Amino acid sequence: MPETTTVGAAVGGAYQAQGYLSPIRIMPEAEAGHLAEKITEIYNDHGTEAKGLLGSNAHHIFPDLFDLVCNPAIVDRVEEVLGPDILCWSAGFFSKPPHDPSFVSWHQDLTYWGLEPADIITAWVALTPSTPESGCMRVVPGSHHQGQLGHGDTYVAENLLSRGQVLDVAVDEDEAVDLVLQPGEMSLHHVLIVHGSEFNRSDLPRHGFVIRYIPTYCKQIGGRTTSLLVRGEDRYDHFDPVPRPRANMHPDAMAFRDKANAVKKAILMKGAAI
Ligand SMILES: O=C(O)CCC(=O)C(=O)O
Repeated sequence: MPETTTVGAAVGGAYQAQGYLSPIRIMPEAEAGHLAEKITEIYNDHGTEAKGLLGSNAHHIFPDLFDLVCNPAIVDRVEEVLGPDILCWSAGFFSKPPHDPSFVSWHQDLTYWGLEPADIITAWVALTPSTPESGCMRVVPGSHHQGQLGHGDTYVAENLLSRGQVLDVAVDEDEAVDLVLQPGEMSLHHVLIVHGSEFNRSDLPRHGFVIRYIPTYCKQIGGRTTSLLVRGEDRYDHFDPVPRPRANMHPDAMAFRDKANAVKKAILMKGAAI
């Protein structure tokens, strides 16, 4: 790891102080709409399996999503925070169908990830409108400065988090801000910012594609997982590389992802009750 981390250097003030940046346009609204239609089609075609397909490491099996995590409009902004050598550690959808009771409890991302150091940034890309009505993400500005806080696991079915994990301490919701995004916009958030989201009360699906970026010097504690080099050079070799899928759900890509997800699950779910 470099002696002086570049985190927050260029975007400076805003990201360092608040722990997030939003909104940032990364593609025209029509392009996002086109992608959203494809995603809705996958949900419709694959029924109960769709959530798994579009969840952890969806970019391993869908070429459009592989290309999206490499999109220079996203990576340029991430580079301002992480520096020139960047990996995508994971990517997947947090989708909420219209009038759906699913939600995300108040939490910090780093809690079970086993990544060190905590120089990790999430790009949350909206393919459909993400508003208070559709259950947009809410963050508590500046909360990342508190460091890692305690969490408890609830395993509530409607909670989109793997363990239904929730912060032990109460969150003053008056302090939270809504990250309102139009299709084709993204927000960036720090791995320790306190955030969550409520139900989708709108008539449209809320599709958020969530991409986790790390600098190449980051390490996975507890095992060796996969990561895709999206910019620069990897001089550390802490992760196994990810090939671009040849077609949607190509058998080679499916096998690669199944293995990658099994290894990651064993690390991230260690000690979980289910
Ligand atoms: O999409 C959401 O509502 C929450 C996403 C989230 O928790 C995350 O990106 O870490």
